[in-house]
Order: sequence, then structure tokens, then C-alpha cells
Amino acid sequence: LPKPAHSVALIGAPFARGQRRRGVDRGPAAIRNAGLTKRLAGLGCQVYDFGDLSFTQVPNDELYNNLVKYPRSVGLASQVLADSVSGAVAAGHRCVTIGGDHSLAVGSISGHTRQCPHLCVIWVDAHADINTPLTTQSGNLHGQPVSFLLRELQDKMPMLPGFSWLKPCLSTSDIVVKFDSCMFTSETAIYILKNYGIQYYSMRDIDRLGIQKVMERTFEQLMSRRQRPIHLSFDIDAFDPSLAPATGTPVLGGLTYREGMYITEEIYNTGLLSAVDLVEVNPLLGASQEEVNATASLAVDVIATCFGQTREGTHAVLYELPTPS
Ligand code: B3U
Ligand code: MN
Ligand code: MN
Repeated sequence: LPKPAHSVALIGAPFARGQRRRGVDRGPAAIRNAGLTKRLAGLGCQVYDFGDLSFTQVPNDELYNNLVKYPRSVGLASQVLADSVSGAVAAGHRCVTIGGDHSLAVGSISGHTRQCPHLCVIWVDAHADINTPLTTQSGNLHGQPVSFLLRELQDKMPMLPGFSWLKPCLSTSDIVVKFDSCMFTSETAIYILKNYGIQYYSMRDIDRLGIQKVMERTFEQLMSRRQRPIHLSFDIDAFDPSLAPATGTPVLGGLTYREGMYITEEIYNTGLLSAVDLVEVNPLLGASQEEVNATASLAVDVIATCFGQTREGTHAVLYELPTPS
């Protein structure tokens, strides 16, 4: 079978101010070094590497409300990324954003919606990332991106410095969240998911239903009215820490390799994937070089599977079985 040739824009987003640990800004380099471009090219993709964005330091970026860290830096970086993603999608590419921390999804998703206003979002993460600046306890903006995007939450959102450019662009029915553990997802985040009727699957749901049913229901929920472009926002910490140790907030009991690959295989099979974020790979947090390599190469597997890599090989046809002479 001829492979459909995808043109893929690759955008590096070395940004770390949405959380407190050093090193996540080195994620793009680690993922590139793990051979991302070559793997995508091997799948028949035309790769347009946009390089790494540079984010200007915002001086005197004081806490919002005595708690929320680097609001201006996060807002500005997301604005830069939004323009870049929007431009890449407008040029006809599928867009891969490699982070960087997850606060950047504010930029990638809002930039993507400029070109594809009817897109839907699949959020794969150990956490729900839906705290508002008024419910967060950590003050880290990587735990809050979804709240900035949802229209229904806007009356609960304060005006944050750095975010005046942003228009909320998603409805609660446009997003499905999969997260690892209620124990580590804050009470307020769970409350928001439930109260606003956002479809979500915990690891317990994945245990009960199996990943196949979970994906089936995800697509039913998002596509029942019409087919629409998919934005996948994939936090590497969704995987069990035994697989992805080099990340800032690992959570025990995460996805297996097989569950992770099944998610991205099914997304590829829809033919509707339009943009991916792969975030929170932090090469400074591995206990060894092996752990860093394993995490980066898992990130490459996730992205490659989104663009057609399979676990089954190509099913090349053997034209003739050898006959014993
Ligand atoms: N309570 C945490 C949850 C979290 C979200 N993302 C991460 N942690 N990595 C918070 O900061 O909102
Ligand atoms: Mn996240
Ligand atoms: Mn996470």
C-alpha cells in the first residue's frame, strides 16, 4: 500500500517557566537527538524543521496573586508559539510541537484553532492540567493550560498579565482528558472536570474498560456529530515512571508502553490528526543517561506512531513460499 505522504512541521519550544524544575527547556534537543526527524522521514513524511523558537525573557515577571509564577513569560511564549503553529497549519503541514513544559499548549492549541476552529483535543497526561489561576495550589501554569482555553470557564478566569491576546477557543465538549491518577490530580481539577461535564478517563477507567473501549468512546464523543481535526496534547508523564523517568512530575501507575502506542495508533488510524504536542521531557531529571535516552526515545515512538509507525511491520507480501528442493 502506498503510504500517504504527510508534510510535518516540527517546532521546538524550549520553554520551562510553566513549572519549577530546571531542564525541561532541553526537551527539544533530547527528542531531536533521539532521531525524531529520521524516524518521521522513514515513514514517508516530509519534515519541515522550523527549529527552536526563542522566547524573550520578560523582566520583572512578578507573581500573580502572590502565587502564579511567570505569567508574562508564559503568556508571551504561548503567543509566539500560537503564531508559529497557526502559520505551519496554514501552510498545509501537520504540526508537531516538542516542549518544553505543558503551559505551551495554550499557544499550540489556540494557534491551531485559528486555522481549524472545529478541532477537538485529546489530552493525555498524568494530570488534568485544568486548574485555574484561582484554584491552583502549586502556582505552576503547566497545571492550568486547559482552563485558559475553555469558553465555559471564562467567568472563573482572572485577567492574567501576558494573556490579553488570548481568546478562549474550546468548548467542554471538544476535549477528552485521560489522566493517570485521582490521587495526584488535584481535588479542584477533578471538581472542574465533573462540574463542567468534561469527558475523562482515569487509569482506573482504563483498567475497567481497556484502552480499546476508551479510544472507541473517545472518538464517539468527539466525532459523533461530524469528523473534525484532532489536536493531541501528550504529556510524557502519562506513562509509568518506569518508562518515562526523565520528567518533572512522574506519577506511579501510568500508561504501559502498549497502552500508549495503542492510543497514538488509533489516532493515526482516524486520518484526522492535525497537530501534536509532546511535552515535559526533562533530560536533567533522569538518574542516568539510560533513563534520559529511554524517555526521549519513548517520546519519538509516540510521535512516530502518530504518523503511521506500526508495531506490526509493513505486512510486505512474500510472493512465493520457498519450496524444499
Ligand atoms: N496540582 C498540580 C497538578 C499538576 C498538573 N500538572 C502537573 N501537576 N505536572 C498543579 O500544579 O496544578
Ligand atoms: Mn501536563
Ligand atoms: Mn502531567
